[in-house]
Amino acid sequence: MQKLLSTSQFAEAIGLSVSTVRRLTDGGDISVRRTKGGHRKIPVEEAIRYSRTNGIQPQNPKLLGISLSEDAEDPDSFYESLVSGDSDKSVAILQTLYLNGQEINAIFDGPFLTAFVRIGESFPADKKSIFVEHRSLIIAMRSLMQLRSIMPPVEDSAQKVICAAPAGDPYLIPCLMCALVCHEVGYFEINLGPDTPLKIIIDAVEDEAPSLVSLSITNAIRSKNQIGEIEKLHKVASDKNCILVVGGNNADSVDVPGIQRGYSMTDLKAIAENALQKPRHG
Ligand code: B12
Repeated sequence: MQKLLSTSQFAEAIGLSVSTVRRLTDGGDISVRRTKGGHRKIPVEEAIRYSRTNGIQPQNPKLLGISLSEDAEDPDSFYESLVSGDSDKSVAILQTLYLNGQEINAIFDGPFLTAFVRIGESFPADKKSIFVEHRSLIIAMRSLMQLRSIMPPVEDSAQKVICAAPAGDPYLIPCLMCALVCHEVGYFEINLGPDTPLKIIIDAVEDEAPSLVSLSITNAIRSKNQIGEIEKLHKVASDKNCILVVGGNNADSVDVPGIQRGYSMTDLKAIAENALQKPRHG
């Protein structure tokens, strides 16, 4: 259930006077729900959207269910929170960067990617590095899910995106990042996650009629059979006026003529925005 704030709770959370909040809601700067008795209620995501777009650091973030970190902008802080197992800090860093107005594609291509490249480089230095890698992955997943929970909802009429990684590719983070970036662009995201048989993705394109399919490729595609399946997915998607984009560490291993490729979340954002602008037929 969506958490709603009263006018005074919102004022206390953000650090504004109640009369200012009333003026902002009357002027349409903050969207509100009305109770049966006519009282204004503000969804938490709307409060977060308002502070993010206006560059206001909430005075009392706990009221919004978020936590902030003072050294979030330090480029090493996310890596350090992961390797030290400080999951609350990892959550707080992502939420702070988001509230500071950073685009989530830039957060993912920046401190997030850097942290995992560093974690990957230390493998397999010693037994502890595998422990740290596994623990960091779970902390990162929690941080991403909590970031997702404070993002504003998309419109009911939103176009769909399907995000996945193919069978044999176990990597969880890339698909979830793609889902969040597309959500930010305005898509209703369907994340099928890693290790998804391509046949399932083809069926999903037929049943769900998405505008975009984002396929993350971390493990190189070596089987001719899998290339054939991606070719089929590409054809089914094109016939349905849906864009297929492959991306990730080993996107170049997908040798399919005419396929769209990207190498970063910033690339994905641009492709997703383009696919949204396309008029839909059929
Ligand atoms: C976490 C991790 C694991 C975890 C995965 C857990 C899980 N279920 O997710 C575990 C421990 C299981 C694992 C296992 C292995 N791993 Co590993 N792993 C990693 C690590 C540290 C992070 C991967 C990750 O999640 N990255 C997070 C995101 C932020 O990065 P990203 O995926 O690159 O995504 C960015 C871009 O590629 C792009 N992008 C991603 N998807 C998409 C999609 C689209 C459409 C677009 C446009 C862009 C895009 O945007 C993102 C942000 O910039 C990487 C290190 C690294 N450099 O990535 C090694 C790494 C991928 N692993 C590696 C290896 C060798 C292995 C093992 C073989 C180790 C072993 N000997 O057992 C096994 C193989 C597992 C298997 N079954 O295939 C190598 C791969 C080398 C290669 N060239 O193929 C890496 C690169 C480490 C290294 N430096 O050697 N691993």
